[in-house]
Amino acid sequence: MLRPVLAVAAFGLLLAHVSSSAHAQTSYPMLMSIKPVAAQVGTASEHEIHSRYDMFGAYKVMVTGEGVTGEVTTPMTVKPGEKKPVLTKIMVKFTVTPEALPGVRDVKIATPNGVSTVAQLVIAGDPIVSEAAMNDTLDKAQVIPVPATLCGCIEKAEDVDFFKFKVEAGTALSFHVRSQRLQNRIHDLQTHSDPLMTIRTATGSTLAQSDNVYAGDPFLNHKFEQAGEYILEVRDVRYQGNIYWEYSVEISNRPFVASVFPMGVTRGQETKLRMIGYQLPADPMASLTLPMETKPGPQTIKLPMGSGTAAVPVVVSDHPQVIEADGDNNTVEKGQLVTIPCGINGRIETDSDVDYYTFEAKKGELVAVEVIARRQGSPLDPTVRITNDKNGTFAENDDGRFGRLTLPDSWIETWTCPADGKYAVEIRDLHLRGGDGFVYYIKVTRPEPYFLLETDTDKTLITPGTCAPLFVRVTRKNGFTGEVQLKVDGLPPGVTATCGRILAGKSIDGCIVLEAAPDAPQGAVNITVSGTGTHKVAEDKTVELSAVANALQEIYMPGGGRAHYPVEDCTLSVGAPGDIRKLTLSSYEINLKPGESQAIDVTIERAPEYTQNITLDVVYQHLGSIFGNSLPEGVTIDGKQSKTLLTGKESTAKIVFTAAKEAPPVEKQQICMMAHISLNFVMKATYGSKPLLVTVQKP
Ligand SMILES: [Ca+2]
Ligand SMILES: [Ca+2]
Ligand SMILES: [Ca+2]
Ligand SMILES: [Ca+2]
Repeated sequence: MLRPVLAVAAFGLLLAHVSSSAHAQTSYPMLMSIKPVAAQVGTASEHEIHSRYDMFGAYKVMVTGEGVTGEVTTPMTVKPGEKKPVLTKIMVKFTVTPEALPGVRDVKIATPNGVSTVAQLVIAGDPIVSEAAMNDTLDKAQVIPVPATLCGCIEKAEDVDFFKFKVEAGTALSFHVRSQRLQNRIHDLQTHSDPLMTIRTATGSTLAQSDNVYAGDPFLNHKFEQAGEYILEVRDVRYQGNIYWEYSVEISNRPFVASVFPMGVTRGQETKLRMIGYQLPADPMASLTLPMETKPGPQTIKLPMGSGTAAVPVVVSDHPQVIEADGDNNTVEKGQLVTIPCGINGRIETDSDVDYYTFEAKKGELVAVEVIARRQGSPLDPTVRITNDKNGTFAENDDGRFGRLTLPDSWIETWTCPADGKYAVEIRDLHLRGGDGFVYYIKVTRPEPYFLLETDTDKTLITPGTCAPLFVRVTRKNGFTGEVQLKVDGLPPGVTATCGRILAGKSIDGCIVLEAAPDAPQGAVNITVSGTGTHKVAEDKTVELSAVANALQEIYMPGGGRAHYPVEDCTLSVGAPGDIRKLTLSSYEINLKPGESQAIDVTIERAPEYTQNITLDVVYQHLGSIFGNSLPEGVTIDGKQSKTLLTGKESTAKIVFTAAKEAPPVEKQQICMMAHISLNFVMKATYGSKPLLVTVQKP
């Protein structure tokens, strides 16, 4: 009697397997975790990489920054006659040079199906110790050495991990947890850990506890007065768990530099820095001279300290540096006078401290005030205000929007002075907290026209003989309204690019079309996308502006939204032939008068046996949001007359472009016809046509 039921169940399973592997043919892997999540400076170690979708054929490990390399050690061969396995776990050997900067790196895996989404690896100073099974109760606490870099996972609901260690009397250790912060760049991890760390006596009494110091991650420094055994406990504060919630705890007696004072460092000049943190040398001063080629902005610099090195957060700047003077600057009247531009280095040294810096300004002058604090290790949650001696509020900001991220640091981007007079920048902690480590850096400048560029996405895949679009979005600032010409550097052999432009005015997206020759070799490289624009500063004077694009990775949001998170590198890969082998158009030029329409025939060559849906579009969109649209203003696809969905074995479609009656004239604006195949609810594989140029004539 059981037999028919079993047969039905088996059939159902088989169907599910077939459809998921059909998808796995085309999707790049999405990395979920690295286990252990940390590697030690100066060593080589083996790690498991876990993914959604197949990593079979993985041929390259890409790690950001200097000094860390990776190599796939799982064999990627198939015996003749055997089927290719689907690998969602592979082994990677990371090698870290002794000079590598401790901290966090982005990791991507290149496969024939494209480059993966990002996972992050911690580079730490002390030896790696991995969580063992069965450490879930106090009496089964896992014995670990200290110092160590403890790597574990909050792998299930109600998971509590116990570790036991022994110290001598008077030992001071810092315990630095990284977990939640490592999950921001995981594409498909919709809930994140919120770790809680507790240090207990051997019998379980609480000595110290930390929940959220660095975002949701705990940090503790503890001095053990008595020799003996102690317990370290790690769990999620909500008792939630997930097999991908990896964590590392850097348990260390090394110097831990949380921040420095002053934070501002001028290139090519010696700056004396006072370290702020734990286990520091008796004289916590260091001298730093950065080479002129150092990039301006917030940076982490390696400084020799004790017997090793420490990662030190600074702000590299060419502006004149101001140091908060001793004495009272707690009112506008007693404020410290500064001139613009400058970089102000100060501290909110006690609870309720409020600092004022005064400046003279004339009606119509522009001023920008940016605070760097939390971004560079300060516990300060700054809030700033432009005020005067009558306590007027002319501008204020608590948490600024920096690119795609809202951060605790404050930013008044552009303030226009309403009348000649004396004004003040006021800074304090949002909750009026303060202390020795509450350092800040205030950049007070004249805002200038500029633009920012972002690429969507960070991992373009092209298959031999096809094209792929890369969309670049501009954010224009402080009066710049112009066109931006795009450029790409660092293309691999066999790949060419036709770089479009972002039109002036309301347009915000441009399109680069990348093309792989039919014999382009498999490979993955990081490319640099940049843009230039011309800005008129006076009737007879223009300035050249330029920017390098930041790469954005797609994040799968709960509910199916497509969000973005900035990542370090923009990668281009040439993969194996995919589900679409060719996409050709009947014409690569559209020439319209306002009010006219023109049809383009699209021909798709499907891979043999590939019969899933294909959607055609020239605008990159998801759930009503537009992520890339290089169409000129007033030009659209006529949805009623166009066929955009190809089902089964269908391979041809007609797409009709229409110019509105009021469409402004434009010459040869580059767009790209795209054929999309859904991978999951958010992600799609995209194949592109050669560049399609749209002209709208004068009426
Ligand atoms: Ca665990
Ligand atoms: Ca927490
Ligand atoms: Ca102060
Ligand atoms: Ca704030």
